[in-house]
Amino acid sequence: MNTDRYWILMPLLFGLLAPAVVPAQTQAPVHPLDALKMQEYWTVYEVLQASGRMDKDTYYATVLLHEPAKDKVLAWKAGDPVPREADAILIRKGQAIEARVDIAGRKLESWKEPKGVHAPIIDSEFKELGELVKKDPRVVEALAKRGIKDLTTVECVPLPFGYFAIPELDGHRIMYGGCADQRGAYLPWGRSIEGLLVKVDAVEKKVLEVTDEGPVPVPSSRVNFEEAFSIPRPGTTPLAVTQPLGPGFQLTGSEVAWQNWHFRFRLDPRVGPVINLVRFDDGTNLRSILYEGSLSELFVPYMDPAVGWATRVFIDAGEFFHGGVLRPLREGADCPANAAYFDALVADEHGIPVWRSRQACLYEFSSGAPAWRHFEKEEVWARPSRTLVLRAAAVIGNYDYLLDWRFEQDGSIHVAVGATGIIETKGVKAKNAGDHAMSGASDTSEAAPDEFGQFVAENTIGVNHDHFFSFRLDLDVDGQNNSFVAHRLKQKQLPASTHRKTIWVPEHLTARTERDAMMDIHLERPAMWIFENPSVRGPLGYPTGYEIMPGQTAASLLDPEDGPQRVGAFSTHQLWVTPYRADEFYAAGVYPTASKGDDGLAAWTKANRPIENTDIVAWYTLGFHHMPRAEDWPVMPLMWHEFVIRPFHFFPQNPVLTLPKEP
Ligand SMILES: [Cu+2]
Repeated sequence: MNTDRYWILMPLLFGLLAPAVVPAQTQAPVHPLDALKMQEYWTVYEVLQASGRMDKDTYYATVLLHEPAKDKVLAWKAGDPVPREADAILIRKGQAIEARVDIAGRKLESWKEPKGVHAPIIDSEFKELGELVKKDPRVVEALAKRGIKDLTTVECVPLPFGYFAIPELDGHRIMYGGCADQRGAYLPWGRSIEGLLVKVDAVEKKVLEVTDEGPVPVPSSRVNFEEAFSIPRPGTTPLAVTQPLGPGFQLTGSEVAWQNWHFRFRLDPRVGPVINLVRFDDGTNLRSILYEGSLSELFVPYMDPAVGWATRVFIDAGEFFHGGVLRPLREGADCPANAAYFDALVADEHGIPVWRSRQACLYEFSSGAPAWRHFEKEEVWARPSRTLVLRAAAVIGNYDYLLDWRFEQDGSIHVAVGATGIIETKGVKAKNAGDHAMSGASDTSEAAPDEFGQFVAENTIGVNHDHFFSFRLDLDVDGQNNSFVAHRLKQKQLPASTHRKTIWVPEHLTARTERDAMMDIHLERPAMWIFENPSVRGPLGYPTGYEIMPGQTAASLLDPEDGPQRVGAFSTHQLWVTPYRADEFYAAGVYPTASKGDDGLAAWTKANRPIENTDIVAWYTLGFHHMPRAEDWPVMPLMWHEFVIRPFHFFPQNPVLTLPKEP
């Protein structure tokens, strides 16, 4: 946590009000769900070194906390020994290795070499294979044909690709490479070299194939966004966010207490913020709502059949999280002035912990909107509201995703993804839409104008694509055993005596198995998705519950048998419900790289397991189709999508009724 400000202020004025601040990553863990600490990364390193199984060809793809069993965590009390284990995914000459280390016992618990899976790509593969591609005579020749003889400014990048059901790829770690010429810019985006595709064997370190469909000039449109001439907007006057008495939340290690909310969080290298043990103090009890919530996976398929584009079907978290998906937040831009910042650690490819500053921020926020209001009889009744926001930024290549967990005073949690960063673009010969749209390289010349993307600058097409995010939400409403109930709203015919023809009424469907709970959104067939505890009833006789309320979202339009869609199959439904399993964390499986889709939500739920009145996990898919526009270039304005987890008969009445008139 970046706490300089508080250290300065504390002794002066706000000693009692400032959060308890500790340099969290260097201390011993105090809770089983704490992020791995500095010494723990070193213990993993030393145990693996001492095992005699490591060699110069063995690299770390990741080191992650291995969460203790849920029942152990729930039974754990402060002062008990803290169980600590870590999972390392290693890679040796293309072979993925799973090593589990008992940190407290300082011993290697298991070493597995799973067959038929690929570890995520690691930094040295990017660098080494990129250089290999650049040196290949066929690539040098293809670049020369394009007038590019000085390769200093050229960057080639090999990328893993989705499953394409091509038998010769089986058992090989194959990646597809492309190049960009950064000349005249400080980033390579918008400068792609089209019509050139390189197939690389990442283990043999060999360029297998170079496909050259002929030159397309590299676009020269303006891409240097930071150099954009800044024009002060008239009427911009100072707007201050201050919290003169310090933050209203309390921090004890990784535990956050804010108003009635209590929760823990850690910053996980693979999925970003992981929220745990979310409870709400109703004045009498600390009531359980969510055992764990986090992003689980991302799927970003592009929609262009051209050479070098059809292969872009990224499973972004599981393939590209090496070194951690999170990147620093920038004070003064990413979070308001009253935010506290948190640092984190990740392992590099040698297993050595790397310190990362400002990986998340936490702050209170007032939108200026009321918690509730009513006007009548010349009187306005209202209460001011505020929100607690936990924010992090996942950056995967060109895209930046802000990940927000917003805790509201009314017992709801808004989970939001803010997409910004740089869209992926394709260079084309045509200057603009008036010229001829997709007359670029490859087999798209016959395409209808704008079929695969839109011009965002001269000679530059923003290629159509999707973004799908799977959120794993282990809801424990008033305890572990919950049921999922879909309240489907159905038309009901009325007798003529009512002077109405129809109304809607709910039909309550308790899901018995996983298949019953695969929910798709249709405006004409609406449903409310409620997770309730059949054993706990509120004063009105209803089971206590929490609802997942979808926001604007999308479903995949790809054929379910399309190879990449088999891997990103979580995007088929907007909601899935599974029974809790300690090893089911990732919606596209542990190893999505070149996966055939035999791990993950779609694979698990084939068993159609029982989910009624048991410990269940919800998986919500937040998605959007992205047809780029001029306004998305050269950097995208931030765009939010969200969904809401809100109480449904969890409280006996409006939980913000008791808010004071003054905050
Ligand atoms: Cu996009």
